[in-house]
Amino acid sequence: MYNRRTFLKTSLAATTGISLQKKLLIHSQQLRNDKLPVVISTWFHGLKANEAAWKILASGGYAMDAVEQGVRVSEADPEINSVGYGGLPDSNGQVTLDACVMDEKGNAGSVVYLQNIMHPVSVARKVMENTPHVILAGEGALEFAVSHGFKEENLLTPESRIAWEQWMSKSKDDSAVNLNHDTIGMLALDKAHNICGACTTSGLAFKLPGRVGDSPIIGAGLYVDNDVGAAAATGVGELVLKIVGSFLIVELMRNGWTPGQACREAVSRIRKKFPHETSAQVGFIALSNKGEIGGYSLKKGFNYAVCREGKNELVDADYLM
Ligand code: SD4
Repeated sequence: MYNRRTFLKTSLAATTGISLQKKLLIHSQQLRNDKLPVVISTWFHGLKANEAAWKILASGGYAMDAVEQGVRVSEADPEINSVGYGGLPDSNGQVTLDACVMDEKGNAGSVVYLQNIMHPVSVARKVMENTPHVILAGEGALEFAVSHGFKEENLLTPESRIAWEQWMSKSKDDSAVNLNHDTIGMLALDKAHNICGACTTSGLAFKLPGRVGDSPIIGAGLYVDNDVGAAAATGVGELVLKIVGSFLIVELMRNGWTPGQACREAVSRIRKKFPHETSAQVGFIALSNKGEIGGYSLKKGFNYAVCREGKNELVDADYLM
């Protein structure tokens, strides 16, 4: 029988249930907000890039603006020889750039084999926002960039030219392509719980003309899924491409792995499938939508920069070999 007493009991239970649920929700949001915002990026020069990103994140700005502005710092730095201006050229002496971005809604934009444009990441963002496409390549990407007001300029610095000439005059040893590992991948989680990512590179030094690596390929060099988290890669792109590294890491996180465990598994898979690749380096970073971070590499020497609560620190990644 449903009388007044049962009604009171039921509605009391319902109210208590709702307020308990509300409390739990507020608590979990507080837990998450304590860790927000956060930005993580690859390598030592990620520290400088994080500073630019942090300015935007700390004032409540959007993660996409943060990652774009962050990696632009590395793109413009002539001393970083595998990103943007000052990047080492291909075997013909041409600097060719790859970059991509991905936002919290799953939108993505990318440019591959782009020449003479200092900020490929910003062109990639324009591809995402102003076209129905995901990837623009080579001449088409350049035309698109110029039509959107990007300036054409020579990106080969005197130092990079000398490095290329030295490589030409020596044995043109293939192992030279393994020399530079400074691609910047950056992942940010903003105060509004949006995760966005960016990745930008000049690729492997003295690569074959026309070669495109993992960095601008959605799922390989970068992947973002706001329901789970994000990942980015650096190192020998051919190995990352063959395991679709960043997508793999996000899917492992979806299944409950921590960012660190997921990065380790991706690296282990490379090792297992390509055991003869003993000189190659690959590193991954990952960020969950709760603000947890992780990184892992094949070999010793990979590090990544983490900025949260205004503290910007370099972390030495654990490694497999
Ligand atoms: C590539 N992953 O083109 C890039 C290279 C890199 O630091 O990370 N360099 O394969």
